[in-house]
Amino acid sequence: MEILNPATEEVVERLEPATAEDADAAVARAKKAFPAWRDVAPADRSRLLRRLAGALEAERENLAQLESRDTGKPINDARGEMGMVADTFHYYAGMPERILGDTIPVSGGVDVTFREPLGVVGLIVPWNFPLTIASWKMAPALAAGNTIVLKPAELTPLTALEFGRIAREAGIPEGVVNVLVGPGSVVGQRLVEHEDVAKVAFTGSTAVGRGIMAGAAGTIKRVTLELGGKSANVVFADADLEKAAASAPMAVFGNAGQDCCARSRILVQKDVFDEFLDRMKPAVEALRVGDPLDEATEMGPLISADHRERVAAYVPEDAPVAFKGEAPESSGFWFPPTVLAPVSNDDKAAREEIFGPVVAVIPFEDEDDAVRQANDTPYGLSGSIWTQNGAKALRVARRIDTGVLSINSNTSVRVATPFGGFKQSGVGRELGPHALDHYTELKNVYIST
Ligand code: TAP
Repeated sequence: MEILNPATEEVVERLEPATAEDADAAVARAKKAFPAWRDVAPADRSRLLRRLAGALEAERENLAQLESRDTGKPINDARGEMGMVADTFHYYAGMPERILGDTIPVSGGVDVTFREPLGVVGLIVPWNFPLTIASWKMAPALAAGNTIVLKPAELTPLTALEFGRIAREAGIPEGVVNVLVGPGSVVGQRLVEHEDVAKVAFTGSTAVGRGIMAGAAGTIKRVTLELGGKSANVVFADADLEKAAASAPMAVFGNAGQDCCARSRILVQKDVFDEFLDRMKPAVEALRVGDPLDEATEMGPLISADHRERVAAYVPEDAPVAFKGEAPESSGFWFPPTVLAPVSNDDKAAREEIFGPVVAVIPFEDEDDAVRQANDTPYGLSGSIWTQNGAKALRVARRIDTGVLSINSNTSVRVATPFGGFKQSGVGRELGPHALDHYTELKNVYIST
């Protein structure tokens, strides 16, 4: 396997891909390590995870440089992400002593519940936020007492391999953390089918997620899925238009649009449609697209040549391009930030997840029309509402079928709050205390008195 730098097309690393037999061996190691890891005293498991969080913090710059070279993401974004990786481990390091049960009043005795770890958990992650998304799965899984087999995307395995080393050096016992680099159709598939894997946590495309859900049925495996999105950024006429228009570009062009939370549909109330576009234009044209290792860069290249071709298909000759930004012409998988307007919510560019720097700007009439169009998609991951009317913001937020929303902001993800999708955007929640529910099994014990 050749690992390329998407900004230069140079080979960064060559690796030998794992096989199905390697997956079996990793699962066997994780299975063997499970009883001892489950039985580590909660305070000690906390201490080990805290030490790992500290080691990740210490290696933040190295990891950020590696992630930037492997994915093409701007170095400052990579630094932010590696900060979140450490924060995620810090947060869940506090959890082993806080995984609480209930006592339930019953007749004739006492009833208590426990949250038990599942066993071996398979973690399958994509290439857009490689170590960050892995950390959202690894930290709660380990805090709850599970052992893990992590399969990063073939395109971006380097920080996952580094993570394996850092975990070992931080004292995480042998066999608790296993990293497997190999094709999803071989190694990922094996994890999904393996009868000793109790659960698969997956982030990636809805198409592969569908196959994973079907494959997991063979062993009644627990599954959590974080899939695609086509999130709406809803801008009402009474919004702070300057702020909404200035922040709209990075809400979709961040990570070159390769973000499941990208606000790739901007719904703008008709009365201010033209004004909004006029205000957004200079922000798009000023975006700094280029060398990811340059501190000033805001947008890097796409992940691969194949992906660029896929994205380009959404901008044919006759596409309604309102304006676009710059992109280098040198080697690298570059694509300019592109604004399509006006677009109908029925158009292909508004219906399908493009996963690139292309945004559809769609007009709406009133509150009901905004809600109807925002919900008119098979997805339901993220979104934003811009208005200065607080009651309207909450009313609309309750009516939009999506797992994560922000009001007068375009953020989606925080370590301490739940993240995940409605509809075909997924099953289950990551981050916050809620993630632990998906890495434990509820046990009920009745004691006759
Ligand atoms: P996928 O092709 O779905 O790949 C994701 C992971 O699944 C990779 O590790 C891949 O391995 C593996 N995989 C592929 N086929 C598999 C199979 N048959 N069995 C088991 N594992 C398999 O997605 P991608 O192209 O990497 O990422 C882009 C998509 O992910 C977008 O649609 C995006 O919306 C979605 N995404 C969603 C989120 C959230 S949080 N909802 C976050 C990021 C991305 P290999 O690539 O190594 O073959």
